[in-house]
Amino acid sequence: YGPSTEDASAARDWLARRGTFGHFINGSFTKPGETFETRDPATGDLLARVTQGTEADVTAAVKAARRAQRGWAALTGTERARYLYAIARHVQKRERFLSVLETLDNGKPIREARDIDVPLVARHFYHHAGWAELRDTQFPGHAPLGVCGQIIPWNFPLLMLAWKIAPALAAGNTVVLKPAEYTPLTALAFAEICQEVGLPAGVVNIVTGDGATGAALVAAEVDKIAFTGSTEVGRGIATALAGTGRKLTLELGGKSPFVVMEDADLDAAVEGVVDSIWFNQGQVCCAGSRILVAESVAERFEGLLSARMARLRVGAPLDKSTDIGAIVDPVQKDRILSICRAATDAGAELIGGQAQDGCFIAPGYLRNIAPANPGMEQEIFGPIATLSTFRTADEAVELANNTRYGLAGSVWSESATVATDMAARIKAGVIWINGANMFDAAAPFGGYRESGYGREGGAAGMRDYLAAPTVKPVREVAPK
Ligand code: TXE
Repeated sequence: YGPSTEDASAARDWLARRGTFGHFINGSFTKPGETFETRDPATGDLLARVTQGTEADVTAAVKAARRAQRGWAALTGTERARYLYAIARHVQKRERFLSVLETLDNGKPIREARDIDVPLVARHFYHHAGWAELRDTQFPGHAPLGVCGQIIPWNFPLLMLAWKIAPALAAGNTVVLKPAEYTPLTALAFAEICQEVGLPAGVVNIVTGDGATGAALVAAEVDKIAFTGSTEVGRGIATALAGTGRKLTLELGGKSPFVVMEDADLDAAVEGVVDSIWFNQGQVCCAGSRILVAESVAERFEGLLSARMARLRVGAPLDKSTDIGAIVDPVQKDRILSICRAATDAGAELIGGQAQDGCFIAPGYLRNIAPANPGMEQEIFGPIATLSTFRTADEAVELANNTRYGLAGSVWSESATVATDMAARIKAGVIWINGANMFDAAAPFGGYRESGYGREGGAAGMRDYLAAPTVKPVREVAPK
């Protein structure tokens, strides 16, 4: 891949130039309406003003998507693939700009935005360019659903956009996407990329706004809603769509187990924790937030863990040596702290995890924590794990599955048999062995139970953007 053609100041220049944003509808930016602010959580600085989407805005976007859909679906797979390849390539060319913009808006360490988020975005579009070409051979007789409404969260703004838009377009759908109100900026930059590659007008529409805009999209004339966010909002969307016949996929919260077996490589497992709950400030739906460790090695493991935790650097997200950046917003910071308080009030001991000025929280973990403690049950969505022990594999399985969620899990063992046996007994959509938070566009991602349903990535993800009509001639028709 060629290098990025922009330097790090491009994001600030772009913000200074643009200032206030309208929506992206039918291939161009609308005039800004009533706006809200988006701020850098690390400094509190105003980054831009963004339009609060109204019902009329959503309707206009859905109409544009509807008008564009027939033409988009009529293209050959190869033609659609060309657009997806071009998008992937443009994301790579603008990788510095996009990583800095993501870090400014979200607070995540620049190292993560640059090395994980943005490369995965490009990978996702390349992968789905392949699916655009393969659709008809792999899913014969399948048709696109039509117009897809997509609502995404703020923890991986551009990556969640890619997870939603790439398969939808590959399948022949058009989309109206609503980014989260905390982090709308990379979606708007993505809209410019759509213009740069000459994507037909109306194929991708971006409407910014808060939950009310999201609710308007759920109520609009779309054929599918794809939602990633909180279990509570997901439940409301499922209720709103019940009986409408519209397709729905939900990717919701998690409280994923991170199981360290007696024979695990403990140093590797500690690095796994860093990549798991201390990645993206713990604002990761599939974070290994419940560490379960075999009692016989627990003391040694905890010693290594606390020493490693002490070396993590909390600080300015744009600094390349930062490990833990800013929490996305003061509201989320308060939410994390209040769950930690409830956990300690109920008897758990918090190691580290101090609140710092601004949107910063040091990494930490809760120990001596009972299974019914709120810190054990609720998704903290911050850099705070729980640490408990088990004696037998059966007990580990029981603890691992003692949750209303079922998104992910991680198992650490030097024995393939021990690891795969344990993995098979954990009820979760994705299980990593001797690893954590490894994502790939080809691997389906999604949950069980209150973590939602539907899959994103690979063939399973494509299937969720297609309909399988049965067409059977009443009598045989002779070929001409
Ligand atoms: O989520 P919301 P919030 C979890 C995590 C976090 C908690 C609250 O535990 O602390 O949720 O975060 C849009 N109809 N996750 O309040 O509200 C909203 O505008 C339609 C886990 O930010 O679910 C945004 O675009 N849409 C998660 C998106 O939903 C609505 C990631 C997510 O926001 C809406 C985020 C409505 N009624 C939070 N109300 C994950 N699975 O990764 C809000 N929205």
